[in-house]
Amino acid sequence: MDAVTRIAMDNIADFANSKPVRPERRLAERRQYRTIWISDIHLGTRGCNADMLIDFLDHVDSERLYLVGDIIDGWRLKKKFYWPASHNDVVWRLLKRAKRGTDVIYIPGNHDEMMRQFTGLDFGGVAIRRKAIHETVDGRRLLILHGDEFDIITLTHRWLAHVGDAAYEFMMALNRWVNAYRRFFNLPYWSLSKHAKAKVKNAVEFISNYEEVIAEAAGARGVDGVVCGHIHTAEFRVIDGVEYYNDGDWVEGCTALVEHFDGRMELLHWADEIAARDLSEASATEPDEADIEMLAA
Ligand SMILES: [Mn+2]
Repeated sequence: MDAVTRIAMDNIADFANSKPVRPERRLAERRQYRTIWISDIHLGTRGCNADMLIDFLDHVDSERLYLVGDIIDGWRLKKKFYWPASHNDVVWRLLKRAKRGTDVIYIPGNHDEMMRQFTGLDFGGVAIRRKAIHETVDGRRLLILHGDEFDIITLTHRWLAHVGDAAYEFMMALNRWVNAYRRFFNLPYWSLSKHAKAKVKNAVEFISNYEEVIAEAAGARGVDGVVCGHIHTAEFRVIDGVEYYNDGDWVEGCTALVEHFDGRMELLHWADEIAARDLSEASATEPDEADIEMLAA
């Protein structure tokens, strides 16, 4: 371990005791889950939807939290340092919940592969693991891994992965413009690349191929299912009797996978939740007919 890393690790406890720029909302209002899985946050990039993730973290709590990789984007940070206060606030919230007693398991991905050297270590209440087995409350065993291990492009053509990365970066920039425009006209968040991906035949094939390969590998290991991230496509499918879950990402889809206390699994689409909340708040402030009648009388 080098000196810089040691200093960083020593400071983690102090960091959780510091104050975030954006204060947390009250704990009592939070929805409770047995388990939460999130991945592909890509802190350190402009594409990261830190604001939406902060909103999510302030509304939910769980006994256990899995960080399923690509939490920090080391590839991008190496090229250009980008770290706004909101990204610090995400890290603060994650460490804070570990400190409050949530079981936090961090499985680094390919974009934060520099964290893989700490596999087996626990710091700041966060356990760093290469993969994990999660047992649901009704006894199903799920293999948890980031998933780049099964992505043939990142495995065999590292340079191509970087080209894909540049194209992806461009797409994300376009996504930000589209959504800045939509915000201006009070339209809800809309994922450009999510819609583009569904239209491109190759992308569709790549995704279903990836899902099948991972499910098959999990089945061969004798587990009931697999939870991964990596391809930024939230999904739940049963493939040859193996449950395949992908928790999505916080760049495009803004999704999380949760396990309820009865073992039921659910994909939360947080942009939709925010839109629904905004709508109900808007209708709550609009006077209904009875109020109007009272005013008239
Ligand atoms: Mn990845």
